[in-house]
Amino acid sequence: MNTVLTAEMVGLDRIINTDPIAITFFIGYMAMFASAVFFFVERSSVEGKWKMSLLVSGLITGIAAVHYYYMRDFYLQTGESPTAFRYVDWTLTVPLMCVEFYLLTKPFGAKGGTLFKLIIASLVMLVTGYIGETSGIDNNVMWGIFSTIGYLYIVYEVFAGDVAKLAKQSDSPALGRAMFLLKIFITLGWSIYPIGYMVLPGNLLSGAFEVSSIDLFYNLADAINKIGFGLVIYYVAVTETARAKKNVAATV
Ligand SMILES: *C/C=C(C)/C=C/C=C(C)/C=C/C1=C(C)CCCC1(C)C
Repeated sequence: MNTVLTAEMVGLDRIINTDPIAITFFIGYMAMFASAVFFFVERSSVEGKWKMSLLVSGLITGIAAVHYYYMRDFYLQTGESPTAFRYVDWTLTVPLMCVEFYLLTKPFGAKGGTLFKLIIASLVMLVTGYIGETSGIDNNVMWGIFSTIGYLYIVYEVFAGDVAKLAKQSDSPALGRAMFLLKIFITLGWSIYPIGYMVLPGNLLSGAFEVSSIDLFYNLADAINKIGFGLVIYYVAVTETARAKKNVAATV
C-alpha cells in the first residue's frame, strides 16, 4: 500500500494556518530568491568594476535562499529552531558582506589585511554565538558577550578604522551616502540579532518573549540586512555607472 503524505504530516499546513514563524521562513525564502535573481540580472546594467559587487550581493541573497529553503523544511517538520543551518548560512554570508566593504573601498587603497581583520572578527562573532546558542542556560550569556566583542570590532572598523578612513578619501557623493546607510545597517540592523539571542533561556529577555520567537527576530533581521545591504550597493553601482558615462561624454 502506498502511504500518501498529507500537508499536515510534513507540517506544510502551518504556513497557511498562521504559524507566524513558518510564514516568515516562507516569505524569507521567496524574498531572498527574488533578490538574488534581481542582483544577478542587474549586473549587466552596471559598469565593469561594479559587476563584482553585484555578484557578491547576488551570492549573499542566493546562499540565504538555499538555507531558507532548508530551514523552512526543518522548522515545519520538527517545530524546532534550525540553529545549525542558520549558522552555516551566516558563516558564508557575513564574510561576503565584509567583502562588499572591501570592494567599495578598494579603489581608495583598501588592503587584503583589512578584509582579513573583518572576516576574523565575524568568525569570532559567529563561532562564539553558535557555542552560546547550543551551550544551554548557564553559559549563553557569557558566550553572547564574547560574540558581542567580535561584533563591536566590526562596528569600530566601519566607523573609525580602515574602512572609514578609506571611504573618506572618495569624492563620490553616492559612495558617501552608501557608507552612511551601511553604517546604519551595521549598528541598527545587525543589533536585531543579539536582541533575538537574548530570548534564549537564562538570557536577559527570556520571559519577555517566547524562546521560539528567536527565529522571528533572525528572519526579520536577515531580510532587512541581506536585501537592504544589497540594494545600497546596487544604488552606488547604478549612480557611479551613470556618473562614469557622463564623464566619458564630457571628454569626447
Ligand atoms: C546575513 C546575516 C547577518 C548579517 C548576520 C549577522 C549576525 C550577527 C550580527 C550576530 C550577532 C550576535 C551577537 C552580537 C551576540 C549574540 C550572538 C549573535 C551571533 C546572535
